[in-house]
Amino acid sequence: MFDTVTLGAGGEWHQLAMPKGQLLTTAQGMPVSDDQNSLKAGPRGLVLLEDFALREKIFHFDHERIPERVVHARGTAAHGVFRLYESLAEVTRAKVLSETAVDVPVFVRFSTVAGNRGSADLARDVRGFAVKFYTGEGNWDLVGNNIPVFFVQDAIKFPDLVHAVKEEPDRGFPQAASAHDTFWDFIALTPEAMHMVMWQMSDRTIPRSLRMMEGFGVHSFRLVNDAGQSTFVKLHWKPALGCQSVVWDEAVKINGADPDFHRRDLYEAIEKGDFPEWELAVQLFSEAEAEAFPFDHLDPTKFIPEELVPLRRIGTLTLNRNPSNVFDETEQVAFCTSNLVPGIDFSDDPLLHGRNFSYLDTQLKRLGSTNFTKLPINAPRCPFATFQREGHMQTEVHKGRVSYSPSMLDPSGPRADPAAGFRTFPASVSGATVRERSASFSDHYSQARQFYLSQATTEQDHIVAALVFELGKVETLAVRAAMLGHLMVIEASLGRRVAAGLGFDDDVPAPPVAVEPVDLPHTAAVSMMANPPMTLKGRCVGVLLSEGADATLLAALQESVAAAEATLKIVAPKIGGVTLDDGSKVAADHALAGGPSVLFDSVGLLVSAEAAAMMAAQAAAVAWVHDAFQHLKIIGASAGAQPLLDKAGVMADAGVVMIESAGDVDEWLEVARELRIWSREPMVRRVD
Ligand code: HDE
Repeated sequence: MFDTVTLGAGGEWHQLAMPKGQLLTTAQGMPVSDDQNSLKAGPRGLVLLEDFALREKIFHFDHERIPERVVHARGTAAHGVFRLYESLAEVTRAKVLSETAVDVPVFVRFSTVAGNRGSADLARDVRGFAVKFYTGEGNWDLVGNNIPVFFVQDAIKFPDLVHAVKEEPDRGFPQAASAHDTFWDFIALTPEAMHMVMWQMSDRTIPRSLRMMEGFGVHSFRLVNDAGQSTFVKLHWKPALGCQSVVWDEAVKINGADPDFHRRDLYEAIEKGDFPEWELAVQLFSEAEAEAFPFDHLDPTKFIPEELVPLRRIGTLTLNRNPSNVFDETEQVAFCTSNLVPGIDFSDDPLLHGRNFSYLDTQLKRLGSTNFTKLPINAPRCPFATFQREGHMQTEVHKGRVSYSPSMLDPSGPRADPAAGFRTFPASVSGATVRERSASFSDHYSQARQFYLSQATTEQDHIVAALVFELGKVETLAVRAAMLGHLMVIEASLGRRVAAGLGFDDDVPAPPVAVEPVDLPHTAAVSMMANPPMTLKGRCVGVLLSEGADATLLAALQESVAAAEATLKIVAPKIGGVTLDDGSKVAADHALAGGPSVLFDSVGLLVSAEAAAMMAAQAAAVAWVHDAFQHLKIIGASAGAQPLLDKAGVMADAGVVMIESAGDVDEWLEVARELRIWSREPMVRRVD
C-alpha cells in the first residue's frame, strides 16, 4: 500500500512514505512524474519558464477565488429530500405541492446576511434559509429567511440597507455586526424597518442551531390550480427540534471558542445520522380574505399571525447528506426567486419583483457565465431542453442544425406546450405609472408593537438589552435619539427602558408618524418562550471529568444522554483524558481550555473533591462553571464539585442538581429538558 517516493535526483532527504493512489496527471491528462520540484537550471538554479506543469498548477490556483455573495456570503448547506404528506391539489397544479409520498431532492443553504465569508457564525443577524427543490417540473427555489418580515418595502432601498449594515467603507469594520452608526442611521430614517428591527433584536437572530430555527418565504405567493383559480399563500418551515436560541453573552463567547459553531453542528448531526427536519406549513387565503386583514399582505414588513390564518402542515424536509465539496456545491449553488414551477406564481409584492431581477443578475457576476445553470448543483434533475446556446463555459455538446423555434427541420425538437407549461396568472393590472408607495403600506408601528407585546417578559428584557447594546455602540447621539423616538412610538415602556439603559437623560424627539399604531391582538406563536422545545434531543451535554471520577456515574450519564437522543462530550484537564475510579481510562473530546461550557446545552461536573479544590484555582475551570450558571444552564454536579461551584458563584436553584447516584443523573437530564432556568436571569444579569 505504501510507496517510498524519492523525489529529485540525489534527494534522499526528500523521501515520503505515501499511500499508493491513482496516477496524478495534469489537467490535460498527462501523467506527472514529480509534483514536488519545479524544473530548474541545476538543483540550485533558476526555475525555467519551460515548466508547463508548474505553470498550469499555479495558473489554476491563482484563479480559484470567485466573488463572494454581496449578501449572505457566509453559508453552509446540505442535501436532502422533501416529502409531501398532504396534497394541495385543490389550490395548485404544482406537482411538488400536490403529489404526496414522492421524494423530491432538495439542496438547502443557510447563511448569515451581513458578514463576509470568513465571519463568525454567531453574529446577531438574520439567517438565510434557501431551499432548491429539484422537482419533476423544474427547479423551484424558495429563498427565505428565519424571520417572516423584511426591513424595507421596496427593492430600490436594498442596496442602501446593505451598504448601511456592512462594515463602514472608510474603516472596514465592524464585520458581521449591525451595532454601528451607519446601520442605525439608516434604520432611524426608515420607519418601515421597525417591525423587522423588533424581530432582529429578539433572540431569533442568535439561534442555538440552524436545526432549531424557523424559516419563512416572507412574501405572499400565489398558488394556481388546474381551473386557473388563484389562492394566496405564505410558506413556513417549522423545525422538528423546536425553536431555540443562545443568550447574547454566550453568542459572543461561542464566536471566539468556535466561529464555525453552526456549520459544525449541522455537519456533525448529518454525519451521525441525526437528520435535521422541518415541516412545511402554509397559510392559504383568498383575495377577499386579504382585503379584510388590518394590513396589506403585499407589504413585506407585515406578517400574518397564525391566529388570523392558521398554519396547515403539509410536508417534511429532511437533510440527510453533507455536500461532498463546499465550493462546488454550497458556493456555486445559485438560488433565484424567479425559479418557479407551474402552479406557483408571484404576488404583487414590490420587494419580490426586485428580487426576481437581482438573483439572476448576481449569479452572472459570481459565477461568471450565463451557463451557471449547467453546474451540477444548479442543473434541473428532470429532462430539460432549451434553445439557449454557446456562452462562456458551455458544457453541453449540442447536436443538429436547429437551435431556434419555430422550425420544421427538426420535428422532434423542443416545443412549448400551453397545457403543461407555466402560465402567468392573468391578474388584471391598472394604474398610472408612478413612483409611489401605497397608502396601505404606511402603518409601520402596529405590528412592531404587537410583536414586542406578544413576547414573554424575559424575551422583552432581551430585546431591551439588545437595543441598549446596539445603540450603545452608536457614537452619533442624534442617531441614538432618533431611534429612541421610534421605540417610544412602538411602545412607550420599551422606549423608556432603552433610554434608561443608555443613560439617555435628554428629551426623546418624536418622529413623524404617518399612521398612529393600533393595538393588535397578541400572538403567542411569535414568542419562542411560549412554545418551549422541552427536549434534549439533538442537543449536547458536556461533562467535566477529573482524575478518579466516578465510573458508575459516567456510565449512567452515557446511557441517559443516549436515551435522550442527545450527544455527550467529555471535557478533561488534558485531551488525553483521565483515569476513572475503577482504573479505566476515558479519552476527552475537549481539553478544558479548548472546550468552554458555551459549547454545551447542559453541563455536568464529575470531579473528586480533591480535584475540585485544585480546579477552583484554575481560571478555565471556574469560567466553565460560572458561564454555565450565568447562561442559565442546567448543571449536574457530584458532591465533590462543591468547592468549584462555590468559587464560580453557583447558587442552589432548580437548575443545579446534585448527583450521588445514577437516579440523580436521570433527574438532572429530566430538568435539562427545560434547557434554561429563566428565573435565574435576574440573579445574574440586570436589565434596566
Ligand atoms: Fe436576498 N439576495 N435580496 N433576500 N437573499 C441575495 O443573491 C436581494 C431578501 C436571501 O444561500 C443575493 O445569490 C434583494 C429577502 C437569501 O445563496 C442577492 C432584496 C429575503 C439569500 C439578493 C433581497 C432574502 C439571498 C446575494 C430586496 C428573504 C442567500 C447572492 C428586494 C425572503 C441565498 C445571491 C443563498 C441572497 C438580493 C431581500 C433572502 C444580491 C435585491 C426579503 C436566503 O441577489
